[in-house]
Amino acid sequence: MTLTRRTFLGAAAAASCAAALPAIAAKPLTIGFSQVGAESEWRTANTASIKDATRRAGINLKFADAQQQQQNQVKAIRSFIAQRVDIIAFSPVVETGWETVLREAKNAKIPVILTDRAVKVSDPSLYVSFIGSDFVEEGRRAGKWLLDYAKKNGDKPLNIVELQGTTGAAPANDRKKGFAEAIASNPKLKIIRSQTGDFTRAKGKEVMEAFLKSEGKHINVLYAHNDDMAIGAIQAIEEAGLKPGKDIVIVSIDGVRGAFEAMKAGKLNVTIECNPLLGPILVQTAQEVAAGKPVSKRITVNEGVFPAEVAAKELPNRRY
Ligand code: GZL
Repeated sequence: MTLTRRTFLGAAAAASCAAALPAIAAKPLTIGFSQVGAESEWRTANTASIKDATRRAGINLKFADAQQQQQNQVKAIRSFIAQRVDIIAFSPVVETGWETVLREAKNAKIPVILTDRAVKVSDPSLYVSFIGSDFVEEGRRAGKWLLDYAKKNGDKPLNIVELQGTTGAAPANDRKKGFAEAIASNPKLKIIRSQTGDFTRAKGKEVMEAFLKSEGKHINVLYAHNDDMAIGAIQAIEEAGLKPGKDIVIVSIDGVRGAFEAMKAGKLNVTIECNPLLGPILVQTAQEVAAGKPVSKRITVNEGVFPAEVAAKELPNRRY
């Protein structure tokens, strides 16, 4: 900005009065953020983290909620390009279908940061960094917990029903892959039904009702790709006169408050943490990109595994 003043006033004049001029704060960064939607407790915490971190950093945030529709995200990204934001960030609802709009952003010289979920593109230069969890590892951790549970409980055959996340979403694809990989070592663990519950409580309940109708007493385990679907399924299991967490063991992912409360009530057996608090690392990465500094292509977050035994102790410490 000083340069602009120098240019405007002429170098000599600027030099003599520069000291008298108030320092002009650099123009605040403007980030256009396209969010998946508001489908789960996890998403609510993720949105809050991004809004809080950008506000604290004095960043001008343009926020768009896509209501879990890819075309709404494409529209939002195009609008951010037209508004000439400094940086575009988004959590892609599904993995594919982004080449065209990301190339438009690249041609407009607007850097793109992915948060939470990844994209499948032929040209990795279409985004500068992907900040998010390793969903395959989360699926493996869920599978390893169940292998351990089977071993401790007489290694009986276990029929598993699976509530998948949104069709085509990276966390759905990868959590399915990681879980199947982990349980493959024990042939007595069998997935007998698998269907999407779209990461929501309502759909999770609806699909679990269908599973119970068709498989009834054959179901020993529910593996849910997120806590919201597990919590919806818990309602269906209780309405069917069964005890969630006992008649049907429940393994879930996210680690939201609702899961800890369900574990404390004995209705959920374990939740695999998936950290939604990505706001601070997004802000730091965006500031580095804006300053022309190199950033890592892949930034992951630390996460744990929380079985029911630790739920009561952990609940007061939970930040989402
Ligand atoms: C995972 C995130 C998933 C959560 C769900 O990073 O994309 O989407 O597991 C959320 O709760 O809806």
